[in-house]
Amino acid sequence: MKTEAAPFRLEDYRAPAFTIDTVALDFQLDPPATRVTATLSIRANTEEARKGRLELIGDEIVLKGLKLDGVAVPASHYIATPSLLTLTDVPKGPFTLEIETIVDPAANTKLMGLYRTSGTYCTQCEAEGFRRITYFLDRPDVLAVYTTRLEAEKSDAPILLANGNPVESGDIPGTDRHFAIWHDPFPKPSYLFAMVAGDLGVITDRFTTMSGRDVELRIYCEHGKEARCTYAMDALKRSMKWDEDVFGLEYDLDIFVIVAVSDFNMGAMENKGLNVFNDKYVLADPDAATDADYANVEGVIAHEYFHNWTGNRITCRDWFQLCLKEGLTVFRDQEFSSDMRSRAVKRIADVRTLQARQFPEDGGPLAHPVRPEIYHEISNFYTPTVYEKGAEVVRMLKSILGPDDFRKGMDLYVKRHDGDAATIEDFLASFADATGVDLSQFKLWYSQAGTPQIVARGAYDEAAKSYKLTLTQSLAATPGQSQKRPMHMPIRFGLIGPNGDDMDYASVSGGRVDRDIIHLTEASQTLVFEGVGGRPVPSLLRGFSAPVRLAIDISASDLLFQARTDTDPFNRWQAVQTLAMRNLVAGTAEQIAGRAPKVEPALIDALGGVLDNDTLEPAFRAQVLQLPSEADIARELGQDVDPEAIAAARTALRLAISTGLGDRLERHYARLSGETDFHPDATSAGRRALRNTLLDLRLARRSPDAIAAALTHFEAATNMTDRLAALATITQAALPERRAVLDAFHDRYANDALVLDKWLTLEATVPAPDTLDRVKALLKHPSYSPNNPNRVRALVGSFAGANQTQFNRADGAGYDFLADFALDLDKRNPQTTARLLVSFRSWRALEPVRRARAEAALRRIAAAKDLSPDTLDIVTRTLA
Ligand code: 0A1
Ligand code: ZN
Repeated sequence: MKTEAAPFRLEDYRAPAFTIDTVALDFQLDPPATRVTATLSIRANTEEARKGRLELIGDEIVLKGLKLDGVAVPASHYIATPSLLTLTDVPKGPFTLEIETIVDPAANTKLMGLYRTSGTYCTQCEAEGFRRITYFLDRPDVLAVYTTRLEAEKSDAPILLANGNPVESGDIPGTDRHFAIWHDPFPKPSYLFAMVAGDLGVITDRFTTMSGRDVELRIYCEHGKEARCTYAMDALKRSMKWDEDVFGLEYDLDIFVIVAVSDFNMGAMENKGLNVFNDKYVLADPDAATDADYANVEGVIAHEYFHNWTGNRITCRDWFQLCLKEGLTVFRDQEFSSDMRSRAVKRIADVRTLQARQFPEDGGPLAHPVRPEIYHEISNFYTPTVYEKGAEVVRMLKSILGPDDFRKGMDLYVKRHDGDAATIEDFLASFADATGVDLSQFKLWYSQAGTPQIVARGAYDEAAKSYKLTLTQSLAATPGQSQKRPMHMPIRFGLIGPNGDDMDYASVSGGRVDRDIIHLTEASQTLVFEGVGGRPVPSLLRGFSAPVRLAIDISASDLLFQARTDTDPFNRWQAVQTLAMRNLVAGTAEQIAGRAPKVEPALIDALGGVLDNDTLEPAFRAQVLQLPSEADIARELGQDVDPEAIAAARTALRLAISTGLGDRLERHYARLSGETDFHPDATSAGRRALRNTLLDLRLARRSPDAIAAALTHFEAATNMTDRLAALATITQAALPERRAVLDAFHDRYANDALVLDKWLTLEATVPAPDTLDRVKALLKHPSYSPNNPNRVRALVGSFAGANQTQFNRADGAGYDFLADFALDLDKRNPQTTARLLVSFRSWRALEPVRRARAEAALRRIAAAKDLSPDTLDIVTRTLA
C-alpha cells in the first residue's frame, strides 16, 4: 500500500516569509501549450527570508524562462521541478520575478488549474489550482493585486474575461489574435484568480448599489442557452439587494460576471468579480428544470455572490479556516432563501440535508471538526461538516446573541478584517468584543467533532405546579478525539399547554434561560420551572436550534398533540418524523424477525391532520408527508444495518399510510390539479410538491388506478417538476412500465445533457436487482461521458449514494463495481473519484456480511498502485 506524505497541521502555521504585492499575468492561449508569463513583485518579510532562499510551489508545470529584475537567472541559482521552483539567491530588498511556464489545458482532465470545457478555456484555482498555472506562494494568506492580459485567436476565443474591471482590449495587428487586459484593485489570494476565454453567449443587466454605483451584470453560457439564464440573473439582483438590506454589504467593482461551464468538479466558484459555475446551477427553464433546480440556482447564485464579502474581501488565513468563509456563507445563503421563500419549509429542507449528509459523516470514520486541525489533502475537506455544520454553528451564534447583537458582531468583523486573511479566532473575537458575551465555551463547536446527543427527561408535579426538565449532553469519541467537553448549546423551547398554546411560568432555576432559549452549558442540567399551570408537552430544539440528536421520552399521543398544536412548524414536522421513525425502526426489526409489521394509529392521525389542514402551506404539508428515507433509518439504527429489511419496512409503512389515508389522497390531489401556467415562485412550487407527494403516496398501493394516475400525470405534465416527479414515482416503485417511460423521457431530451443527468439518476436508483447491470450498460451509452463530473455523479454517484439496496447488495457486487470504477477514474479526475468513495463512509454500520464485502472492496482500492493523494486520503481514513 502506498504511504501518504506528511500531513499539514494547524499548529504548524507560520506567516509567509515573503510578500507578493502585485501579480501581472500574461496568457498566450493555445490548447496544448499555453504560455503563461507571471511577473511578481516580491519582498522578504523575515530575516530568514533575507538570506535569499525562495521556494515557489508548482504542480505539473514546465518552466520556460526565469528573470529577476529583468535579467535571466543563471542556472546555478535555481532548481525547477514540476512541483517546486527554488531560487537560492534572491535580493534582500524588493525585487521583480518573471516566470514563464507552459501548461496544457487540453490535457487537463483534473479540472484544476487551466483547462478546457466544451472548447472554452477556464480556470479553477481553489484550493490549490493556481500552482498548476505558475509557480507561486499558493496559500490564502498571500494577498496581491492582479492584472491579467489574455491573448487568443479571435475565432477560437472572441470572449476574454478575468477578475476585476476591464482596462483595455484590441486586435494584434497582422494576426488573427486579439487581447484583453483586466485589473482587479482588491488584493486577493491566488485561489480567487480566474480567467475564461471562449466563444460564448451572454445576457446582460445592471444593478445600482445602495451608494449609487452602477454595476454591469453579465452571465455567459453556451450559445443558444441565453434564455435559460434569466432566472439566475434575477436571483443575482435579488442577492445583491438582500446583502445590502440585511448586512449593509455592497458590491465593489464596476462589473460582475458569471460564466456557466459544463465540466466542473463542484457547484460553483466565487472568483473575484468572475464567478465560474457548474451550468446546472445557472440554467433553468420550466421544460428542463424542476422547482428544486430553481431553488438550487437561486441558492448557489446567492452563495457565490455573498462570498464577495465573506471569503473575498475577508478571506481565510489558511485552509484550516475554510469554515470561516464557507460556514458563514452557507448560513447567509440559507437566510436569503428563507427570506425569498417559506422560512419553515426552508429550515426543514436544510435540516433534512444536514441529517442526510453531515450526520453520517460525523458518526463515521471521516468525522472531523468544523475547523479541522490536520489534513493530507485539502480538496477532501469541502465537506458537509465544514459547510453545513459550519452554517449551523453560525446560526447557534445568532441564537445565543439574538439578532441585533449578531448584526453588531458581523459589522465589527467586516470593519476590523476587511482586506485580511482571517481566522475563526478573529471571527469570534469580533462577536465577543461587539457584545461583551464570553464565547470561549461556544468555540468548542469548531474543534470537537461528532454529533452531540441530548437526552431530555421531563416531570410535572401537579401539586407544586412545577415542571422539572433534565437535559444531559454527551459526545462520542471521534477519530483523534477521545475526550470531549460539554458545549454551549442554545435549546429553543416552549412548554405547550393543554389548549395548545405555550404556557407561561413564574420563574425558572437550574440554568440560564433567555426568553425562548435554554443555554445548556453543563454535561447535565436540571431546570425547574415554577408556576406552570398544567402538565406541559415539552417542545425542545425548536427550529433545530442546535445540530444535535435529541432523545426524548415522549408518548405517541403527546407527539400527535405536538403535531397538531406546536406553534413552531419545524417541531410539528419533527413530531411526525419522530412518530414515523419509531414505526420504521420497529418495522425493520419485525421484517428481520419475519413478523407482520404493526402501524401506530397516531401516525396516520398525525399525517391526516396535517394533510387536511388548509391553514398550513402546501409545501409544509408535502414535507410532513415525506417519510424518513432508507438512509435516515439506517443512520437511526446505527449498527447491523440490513438495507433490504429497511426498504421492506418502509414500503410496508407507505402502504399502510396510503391505505389509511384512503381517498383523501385522491381528493387533495384533484383539488391541486388544473394549474397549467408555470411560475417558479415558492407558493406555486409548494402546490406542485404536495400534489406530487400525494401521487407518490397513492402509488404505494400499486393499484391499477394509482398506476394509471401516475402514467397520466407523466403524460399530461406541462413542466419538468411534474414530469420528473411522475417518472421518479414510477421508477422508484420499480413498475414494469418504467422501461417505456424512461425511454420516452430519454428520447424527448436526447440533446439536453442536464436533463439526461436526471434520467441517468433515475435509472441508477431503481431499487431492483437488475439495476447494477443497467448502470454498467449505461456507462457505454452515448448520452454518458466518462470525463464530465455531472454525468459521473448522476449515474455512478446516484447509484452509490442514493440506491441503498442495490449499492449495498449482499453479494458485494455494488461495492466491487464502485471500486473498479474509482480505480479507473482516479487516473483522470482524483477529486471527483474521492467524492464518490465517500459512499463507503458508513460501512462499519452494516450487518456482518455486507460489512466484510465493503471492507474487501476498500482494501482493494487501498492496495492499488499510483493512487492519487485525494483517493488515498479518503480510503485510508475510511478504513482507519
Ligand atoms: N468555494 C466554492 C467551492 C469550491 C471549492 C473547490 C473547487 O474546486 C474544484 C470548486 C469550488 C464554494 O463554496 O462555492
Ligand atoms: Zn462557498
